[in-house]
Formats: sequence, structure tokens, C-alpha cells
Amino acid sequence: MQTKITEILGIDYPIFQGAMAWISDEDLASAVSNAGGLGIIGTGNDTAAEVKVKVERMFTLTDKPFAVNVMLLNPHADEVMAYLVQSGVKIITTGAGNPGQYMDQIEAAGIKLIPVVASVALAKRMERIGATAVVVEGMEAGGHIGKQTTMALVPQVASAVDIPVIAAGGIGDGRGVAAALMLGAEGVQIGTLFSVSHESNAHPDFKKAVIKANDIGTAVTGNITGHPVRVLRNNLTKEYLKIEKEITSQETPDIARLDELGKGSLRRAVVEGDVKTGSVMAGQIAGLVTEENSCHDIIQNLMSEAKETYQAKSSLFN
Ligand code: TUI
Repeated sequence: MQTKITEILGIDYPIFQGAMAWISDEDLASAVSNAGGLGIIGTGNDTAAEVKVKVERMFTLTDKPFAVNVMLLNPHADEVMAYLVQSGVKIITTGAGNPGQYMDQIEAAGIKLIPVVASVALAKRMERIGATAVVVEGMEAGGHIGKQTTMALVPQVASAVDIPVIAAGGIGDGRGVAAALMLGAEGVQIGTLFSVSHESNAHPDFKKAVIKANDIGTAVTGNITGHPVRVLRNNLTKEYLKIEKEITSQETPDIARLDELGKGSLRRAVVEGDVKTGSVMAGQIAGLVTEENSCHDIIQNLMSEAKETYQAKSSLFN
């Protein structure tokens, strides 16, 4: 399938693999890129030295296009960006903030910037400073999220900008891909489904928890800290939401108590498989994810199901 974004990036399918901290390593990202999608390395709270190791290994695993994501809440974001602009990486995506301050160096290096946005305003700002495309992420997504839904936000951004829109949040099968294209997107970004792929190094118990989750299996923590995060419900979220409720009424909420609870919890879930007291970041679509598959098969299934969905419905419009 050729869309504006496959042509601009030189990929075979308009499918990005979301940059998930601790999960989207070179094994996962190279599997997606080698299968014709856009693999994206997640760098979470990495230092520049840690990102360098990942990028150098990535170049040995694929000669297809790939991207590196910079999570803008990372305290090392400046040094990570300074490394990336001279690393040979051709595409940078960003999340959890406004990458405007980095645009000059990114542009000077001839690198394509594709920021994740959660509002029309930021999408327009990103177009103005020269972004190649935007990933428009709804609050159905896992991890750090905005406040708007994919269904409502994607068409609004698609109407507001001329650069390609990639839809993210709540997409986990070919019907979702077809729907996103109907809303005006040129492609999709998918996290949760790839987190349980064969090539994902997430702990088997993490994968089992995502596969077992149902439609109402996630909760959003961190609303009062200003950093809402969607995760699977478990003992950690129960405790976290309880404390949030308690401290909401305080004059100066004891945010440190929440920060302490969250510290290291994502690594605990993904690496150690502690799905009871770890932070199992996953999107609302987890209820649709029922099996582990290879990245190649995931992409092929997404594309063939999207086509079947479109064809089955097209006769309705005759
Ligand atoms: O970044 C993500 N998802 C993430 S990052 C992450 S690591 C983390 N862990 C704990 C707390 C915080 C982060 C886990 N999941 N998705 C991309 C995304 N970006 N979603 C929403 C946004 C976003 C929100 C507001 C992007 C820009 C933005 O604008 C802020 C501004 O300055 O206008």
C-alpha cells in the first residue's frame, strides 16, 4: 500500500511500531522495519551513551528505514538529541512534549522529525516549524497520554494541517487501520499489539497480562501529577489511585509519594514480569489482542484485514 507517508519514508506499509520504553529495543524495531513497517527504537530515560549502543546495533540488524524516539520528559533529552543529530539516524520521533527547541539542529542534519501530538494546536505548530508528519495520539493509547480520543482528534488534525497524519491510540487490527485511513490518516502507529509480538523482549508474564486483559482492563493514573499514564489495572494502580484520591484534598498534594510509588515500576513489569506491582503500560485495545505473533505476520494480517474491511463495506455506498 502506498500512501504519502510510505513514499516520503521509503517503507512498504503505512505502519509504525510505537516507541515503548523498555520494550521497543533493536530486536523489535528491526523486525518491524525488516517486515516493511517503520520500526522505532524507544529511548525512555536513556543517556546518550545508552542510545548510541542501541543505534549502532540497529544499523547491524536492518538496512531498512527506522526511527528513534526521544521521550521529552527524559532528563537526558538534550544530550540524546545532540548524539542523534550526528548518528546517521534519518528519522526522529518525539513524545510527551514539544520538540520545537530541537528543530534547528534536526533540520540542519537533514533528519525528518515526526512528533507525537495530542492536540490540533501542537500539530499546527509542528507543521509550521517543518515537521515531516505528525503522529496524532488519542487517549486510548497506553503509557503517557493526552485528553482527546483518536476518533475525534485524527479528523480534526487532518483538517488542520497539510502534512501527513499518522493515527495512534486504540488501533489493534485491520479494522482500526481502515478506520484510521477513513478519518484522514495516511498511516497508523501501533504499540500494544507489537508489545506481545514474538520479537518483543517483554517478559512472558507481561505479554500474558496484555493478552488476558479485557476491554475495561486499563486505568489512568497520574491525572493529578499532570502526567496521566494508561496501564493495566493491578495492585499498583489500586494503591496509586487510592493515594491520588487521598491527596487530592490536600492543600499541597504530596506528589512525591506518588513519584516514589511509580519509580522503576515500568522496568519491573517489562523486564522482571512483575505484573502485580509493576506498571504494565498498555492501550485500551489490549482486549482485542489475543495472541503472540511475529511482526511480519502482524503487519500482513493488519494489511489484509484492512483491505477486507474496506471491500466489505464499500458496497454499502453504491
Ligand atoms: O510519550 C508517549 N507515551 C509514553 S512516554 C512514556 S515514559 C513515561 N513514564 C512515566 C511518565 C511519563 C512518561 C510512556 N508512554 N506518547 C506520546 C504522547 N505524547 N502522548 C501524548 C503526548 C503529548 C502530550 C502533550 C505530546 C505533546 C504534548 O504537548 C505538550 C506541550 O508542550 O504542548
